Amino acid sequence: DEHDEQTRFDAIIAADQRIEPRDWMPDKYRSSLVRQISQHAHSEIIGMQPEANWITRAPSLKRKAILIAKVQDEAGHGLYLYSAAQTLGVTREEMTQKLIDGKARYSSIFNYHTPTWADMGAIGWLVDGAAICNQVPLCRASYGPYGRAMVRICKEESFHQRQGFEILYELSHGTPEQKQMAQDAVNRWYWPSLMMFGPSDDASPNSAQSMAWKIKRFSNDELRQRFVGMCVPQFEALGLECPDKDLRFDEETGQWISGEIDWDEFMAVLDGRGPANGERLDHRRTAHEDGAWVREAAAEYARKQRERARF
Ligand code: FAQ
Repeated sequence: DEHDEQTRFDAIIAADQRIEPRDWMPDKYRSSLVRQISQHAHSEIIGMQPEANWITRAPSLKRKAILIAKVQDEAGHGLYLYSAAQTLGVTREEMTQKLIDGKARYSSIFNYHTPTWADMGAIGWLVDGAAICNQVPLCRASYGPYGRAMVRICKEESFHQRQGFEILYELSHGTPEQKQMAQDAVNRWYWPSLMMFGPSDDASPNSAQSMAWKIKRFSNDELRQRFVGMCVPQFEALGLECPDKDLRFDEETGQWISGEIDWDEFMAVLDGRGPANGERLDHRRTAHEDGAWVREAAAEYARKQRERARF
């Protein structure tokens, strides 16, 4: 009965083993996973837009090829993650519909503009860097399909992070104008990348339960602080300045402590009032509508194949 199922579920979690799609799970565990995984998938799909903006204008053929590969990886991540969410009983159509109706969340970070080539460097270095820091612990998430998807995704994110760092390194060791362009891009993306980790722990309603279920392994603030500490020596290697003027090293804990995050800006972006929220959704909706004939053709092809197989 239900009680035995719950006991078995609790034992699997306590033993650090995995819950698989056919296993019994509490309804709230299921719905929280659908929430997090679908948001994550949407983030990857919407996240293609800021960088796709530069594919046609990449400064060389080599840079263009690399950028296309990166954006294609993001599409792949979105597809793995939609598949992982589907194992929990939601359909791809439901998730997509929620996204284009503006009823689903995706990461705040993708609601900012990319005015210069250096933004490609800043996204790779900071946004993929933050994503790795947040997602490596998710490789051990208690839900099997999610954890396994994360392993490959994190490997690809590592390549993305290095290509971003390399773009910035080249710019920051170029002409004074190029160096300034790199600094400006980093100034634009630094604070929003810290917001990717979510609200502070005292304002994070899902954290405690997600940690008890071993979906999350560390709190939002713990991961954010770890990321800040990782960035410090990398700023130095790049020869760029951290835009956080209050950043300080705490001798007692051996940690870098950042200045105050602008939570009003974060809430505004979550509320749909970020610099690019409207255009991101419009673009996604148009792409979905323009792709209708492809989906119809694929469905019709599949139907014909099934019919043929019957004879
Ligand atoms: N943006 O109670 P918590 C990428 C929402 S990386 C928007 O702390 P939780 C790679 C949160 O959903 C980006 N919403 O929630 C890439 C919740 O709302 P809800 C994607 C945010 O789940 C790189 C409410 O606030 N990565 O795509 C944000 O315990 C370059 C309260 O928050 C992931 O999704 C935010 N920043 O912790 C692609 C990682 N923060 O659902 C292209 C997986 C919070 O109750 C180019 N997700 N919210 O309506 C997670 O680790 C977690 O879900 C957190 C939030 C840490 C994001």
